[in-house]
Amino acid sequence: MAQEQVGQFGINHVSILDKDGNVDEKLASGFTKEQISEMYYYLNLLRKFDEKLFNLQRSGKIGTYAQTRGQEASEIGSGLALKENDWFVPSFRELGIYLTRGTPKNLLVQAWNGDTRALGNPNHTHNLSLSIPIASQCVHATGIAWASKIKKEKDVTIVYFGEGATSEGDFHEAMNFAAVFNLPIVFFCQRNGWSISTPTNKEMKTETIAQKAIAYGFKGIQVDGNDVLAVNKVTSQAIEKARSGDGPTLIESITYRMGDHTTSDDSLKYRSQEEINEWKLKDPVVRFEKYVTKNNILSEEEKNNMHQTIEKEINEAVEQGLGVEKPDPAQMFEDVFAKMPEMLQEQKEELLAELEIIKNQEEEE
Ligand SMILES: Cc1ncc(C[n+]2csc(CCOP(=O)(O)OP(=O)(O)O)c2C)c(N)n1
Repeated sequence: MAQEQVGQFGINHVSILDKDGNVDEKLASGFTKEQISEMYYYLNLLRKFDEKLFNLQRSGKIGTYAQTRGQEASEIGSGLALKENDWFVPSFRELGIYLTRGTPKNLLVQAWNGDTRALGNPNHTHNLSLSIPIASQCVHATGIAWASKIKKEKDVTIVYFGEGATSEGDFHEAMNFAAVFNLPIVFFCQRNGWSISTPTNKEMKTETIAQKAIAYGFKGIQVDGNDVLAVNKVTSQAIEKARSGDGPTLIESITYRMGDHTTSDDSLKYRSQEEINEWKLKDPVVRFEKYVTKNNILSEEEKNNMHQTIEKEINEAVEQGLGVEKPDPAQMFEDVFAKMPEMLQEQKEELLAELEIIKNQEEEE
């Protein structure tokens, strides 16, 4: 029996900035002060905006909310690597990418208040709205990337998902299709430790998620997802590779969901406070603060000005976002199909009939 090795594969892990704010000088020197300043603004904006939305839910002003806390570097680092015409296909925990895409913050408040009009904004056609069915957005993203290729457009698609999505068929179908058609797409997995109450080691047997790309014939890479510099570098390279016609990349961004799964969850029922405390030491926002302060990249005045701007912008967004007139509930049936299928039409009519009954009852009381 003859045996020869027919393939050899490996996965690289990239990091630039450690938890104490120290950097690999050679890798960090490629970032301009303007870029660092932009990262600082968005990291802090995301942290504060996320806290505000969480508090709005707690005080009964908006509905269920999925926190981003802990995943700021993963989102801001990758979001800032995109060009305006690139396609952003989110799951439901990507508040940060909407911010880097310039989505008006009042619309984000409105969206998390259950108003489907908000993210259907015609000015933001290259940003899709939230996707709740896990992994379904991966196939949509692959379709978008295929369309860009057929139309010979230079836009790249980036699709976000958690590690839980990698257990779904949609993820694998999308990966295979993207590889076979050599599509301009980046698969961005936010490996945040938990899929609701399922830990990663119960989700899969593989050591990395990045290695799943090898099975389909393209590159997978792992990055410290709490290191905004590394995430930005790795994503920029993957995006430009896709843009130049060299096909897909899978990025495994290792981070941690510091909050509960959503405001309907209590994560201390399935994970320990010690585990959360351990990850607090690797906090992406604190780490970046240490880096810019240690290296005098931003002055105290520059940082304070940014914090004041952030507070003002968030307050204005909340006031505007909560101030809009409530949408017609029938609105949620729109913009799903070009021609509404009969089944959906029936559901719409059923809902409207029920709302009418409730309204009449309220009037009688
Ligand atoms: C197809 C499908 N199955 C189950 C659910 C219920 N569900 C909502 S979020 C979630 C976990 C998702 O975990 P992951 O993909 O890792 O993303 P994360 O929440 O960690 O960001 C599940 C199972 C769903 N929304 N869609």
